[in-house]
Amino acid sequence: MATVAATAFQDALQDVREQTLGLVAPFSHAELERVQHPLMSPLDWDLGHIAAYEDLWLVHRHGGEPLLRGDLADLYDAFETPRAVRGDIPFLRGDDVFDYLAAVRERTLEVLERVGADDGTLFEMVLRHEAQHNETMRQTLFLGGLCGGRPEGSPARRHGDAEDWIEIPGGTFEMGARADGFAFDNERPRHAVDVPAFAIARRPVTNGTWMRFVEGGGYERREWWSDEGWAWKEEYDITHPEGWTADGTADHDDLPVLHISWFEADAFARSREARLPTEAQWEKAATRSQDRMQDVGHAWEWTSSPFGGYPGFVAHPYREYSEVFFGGPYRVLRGHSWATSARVRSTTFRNWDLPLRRQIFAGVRLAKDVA
Ligand code: AVJ
Ligand code: FE
Repeated sequence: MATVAATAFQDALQDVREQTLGLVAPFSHAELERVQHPLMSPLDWDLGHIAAYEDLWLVHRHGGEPLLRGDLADLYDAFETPRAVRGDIPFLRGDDVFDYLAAVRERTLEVLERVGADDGTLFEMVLRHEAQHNETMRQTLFLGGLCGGRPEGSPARRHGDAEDWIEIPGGTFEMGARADGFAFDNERPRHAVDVPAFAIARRPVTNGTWMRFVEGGGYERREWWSDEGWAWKEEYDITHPEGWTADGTADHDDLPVLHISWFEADAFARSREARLPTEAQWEKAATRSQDRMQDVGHAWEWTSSPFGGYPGFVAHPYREYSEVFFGGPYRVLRGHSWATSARVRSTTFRNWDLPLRRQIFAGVRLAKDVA
């Protein structure tokens, strides 16, 4: 691949850092240090992890220099130190974590000047890593009830989601990212997939429609739920999406519903005698040129597909990004949310999480078979 000019990355690195710092600017050291929610890392951990990741990949691996803080490597490694224990460890706090971010960035810019960016893969990966953590941090803000965890401003008027289907004719399409340019390993190799004719909803399900599902016994009708979904709902006494008020109401009827689990999405689809799209169906619909899906980009969209590798998958550049999650209970989400950085958005991007998770900015778009 061609060499990418170093200057192309200076601005981009600066940009994503401004996003990161802007996100945490409203909060005190104490708020950043605290566990906001048992599912999530303290925000200070995310900040230190962003710096450690950049130091590892750009300064150490790419630039050949020793780590700035090798003593912190395990503590900021997502696998060595899982989220559940991150509240109790000596991650950098207060000014120290901001100093660490700045010190690593200085080293990165020196490396960029000294050895360049090669084909840009590692720089792009590190940029997108920070951008992805910005969305994770917004999930933490959402669960902690802090500003930055919800879309801001008054939403544009939407059309609602009166069932309006797009019929997609059967036939093969090329699924996955092209061989050139940056993509995550799980988006490759691009390969032909035969997708029989199906229909997909023009718009995602809205809060207003979800409200009618709730009122129509959506969380009480056993026949709409999978065994696992029902057990989860009963155990946690789930009666509406995460973040609705205690009496179970949502703002913004016309906006796509957010913070539902895969189990809820699946139950809703059954209540409509529909189902979730497979990720191949979603991507085929998203990449065609006519009769496009609408309102992609407010909520991630759950698909029925388990997370796995495409035929011929090769882990690159690090196994822990995707491969370690293949074949597990994870389900794929497609599209992007209001909180996703433009740099990360694409029609081939694959997100994933456990079917019970609701911290993601996730909703649902229905699909069904056509006769
Ligand atoms: C692609 C969002 C599932 O948060 O686990 C961040 C992104 N990987 N640091 C995650 C990621 C390593 C990843 N997701
Ligand atoms: Fe990470």
